[in-house]
Amino acid sequence: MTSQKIAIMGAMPEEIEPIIDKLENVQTDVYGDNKYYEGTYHGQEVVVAYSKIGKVFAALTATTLIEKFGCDLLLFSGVAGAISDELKIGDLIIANGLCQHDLDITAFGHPFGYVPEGTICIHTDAVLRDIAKNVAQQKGLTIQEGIIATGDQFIADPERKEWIKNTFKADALEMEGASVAVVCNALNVPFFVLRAISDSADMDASFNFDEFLESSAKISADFILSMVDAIGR
Ligand code: 4EH
Repeated sequence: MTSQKIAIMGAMPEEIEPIIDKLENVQTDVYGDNKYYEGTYHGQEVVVAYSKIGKVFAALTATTLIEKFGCDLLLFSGVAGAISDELKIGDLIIANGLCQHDLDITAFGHPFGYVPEGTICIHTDAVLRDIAKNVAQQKGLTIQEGIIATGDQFIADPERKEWIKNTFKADALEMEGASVAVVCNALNVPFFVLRAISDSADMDASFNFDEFLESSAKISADFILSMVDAIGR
């Protein structure tokens, strides 16, 4: 593989701090109100940033990483709320596809999550998913693959969670992935979304989230760094 510049993004500072801590030759740059960390990891060029929470901020950061910093591959690392009963706190899920659960023009007869010239689900890069599965195997970790639903809402409600599960066949939910997918898909940049579970999007979600954000974010970040090593080879 020719030398590539890898974008690594999260939404919250906690999601990228374990990555920033391990970079070499770090230089920072501010653009559009976000801080970008340019550096290397085991010699591989990377640019790391957190976007702030939600779809709009995430789209801005993904676009900046690609258009301003010249990244040709994007890896998202962070935490998510579990939908699937198979996913417990600390478990990893890789997105096969991502959809926007809060996108609704059903008044015009369209399905939830769909707008004209778009698709309900955007798939992540199959090569990057295979690399992730190899890394998981090497580390002796089990990693699930499934649909991740994104929306500008922190879900702490069993009814809304059930609706997202039934409508999108989603396994986990968060607030940024699908917007990053829209950007990378439009700009033809291979991308990958990894999340470690911090809560189950239920009554206890905000409580669990506060307790497990840091530890789950680190599980995801450590995995992403192993993927950088695997991509660099
Ligand atoms: O970036 C947002 C963070 C929650 S909002 C989406 N992230 C975490 C994933 C996530 C999530 N998203 C929707 C984990 N659990 C989720 C859930 N619903 N149940 C936030 C958190 N803390 C402070 C401020 N905002």
